[in-house]
Amino acid sequence: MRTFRMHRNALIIAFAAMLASEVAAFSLVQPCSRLHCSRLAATDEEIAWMLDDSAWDEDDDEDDEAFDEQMRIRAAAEHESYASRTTPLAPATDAVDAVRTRGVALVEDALPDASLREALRSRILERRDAGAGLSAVLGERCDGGATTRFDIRLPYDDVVSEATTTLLRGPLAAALDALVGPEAQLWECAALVSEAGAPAQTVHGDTFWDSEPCLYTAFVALQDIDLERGPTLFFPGSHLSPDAQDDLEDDGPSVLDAFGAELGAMRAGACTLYDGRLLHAGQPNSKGTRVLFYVSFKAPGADGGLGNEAAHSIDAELFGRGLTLGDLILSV
Ligand SMILES: O=C(O)CCC(=O)C(=O)O
Repeated sequence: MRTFRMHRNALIIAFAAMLASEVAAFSLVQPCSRLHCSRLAATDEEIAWMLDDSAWDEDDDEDDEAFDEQMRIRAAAEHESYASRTTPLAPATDAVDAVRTRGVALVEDALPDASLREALRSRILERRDAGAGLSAVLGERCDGGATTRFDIRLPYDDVVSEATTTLLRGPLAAALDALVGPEAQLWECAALVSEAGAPAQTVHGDTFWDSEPCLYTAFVALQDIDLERGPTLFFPGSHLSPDAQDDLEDDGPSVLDAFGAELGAMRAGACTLYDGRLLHAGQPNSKGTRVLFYVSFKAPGADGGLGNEAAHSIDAELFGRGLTLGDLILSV
């Protein structure tokens, strides 16, 4: 999901294809950016440039740098607009209702086994350190060029499979089953790591907006995630707005004022379960390594054909198995 680099013309083509489709269109839509960490405020001129489509030459690959710069400015302007009004995301009493109505639920004790969490966290960091399984990630670098965000595809080994099946025998299983049903395909199985120095990401949804949900994702905390470790920020209710994603791109961060801005700080073992249409963004990490394990499930009617391979975070062998939520729940 998580990151991707999609040229704006590719986005338009994908969007046209989506409109032509009768099914709920599904795609990973956010442009990747190399966000800088040193300067959070954007000037008025920069924001005007960011919003000016004529600053683009759709056919010129060399515009990638300009695209990155636009995204960097956009993330900084967004962060400036919401940073002073964020509130904590409270644990949900009814996760299904929370995801339906607000787009996100904080579910505690989704992965309660501390030694399993620690084994998985170590496995993820080993893989990251070996440079294996890396997907494109939104806002990976900070000013000094250091990579501060990683999205890591995970082979379905003993530890990953145990963590996945354990997750799907806890409170998450019932919520996902009610939201998306047993036929939902395991779409992603991966990890997100941010390091100290990671800036805020550009606010994004993981799928194009559609009237039906396309994708549900659970971000599972493999350690306590406090505010300094840059939890995910969610804009509750934005998943129900047909226009929020486009308006954010066209009109800038004031569009976010219509929604709350809730930070998914959580204890180790908790997770945030969200609808892929919901606007969200990883926040600046000023403290140190933050590791999230995540799985996502695609709704049976959603069209997965428009996804960006560079950002589709699942090991190829695992994806090839075509596992469904039902398969995973039954395997427990
Ligand atoms: O890092 C986070 O908390 C969110 C990551 C995310 O949404 C992404 O990479 O697409």
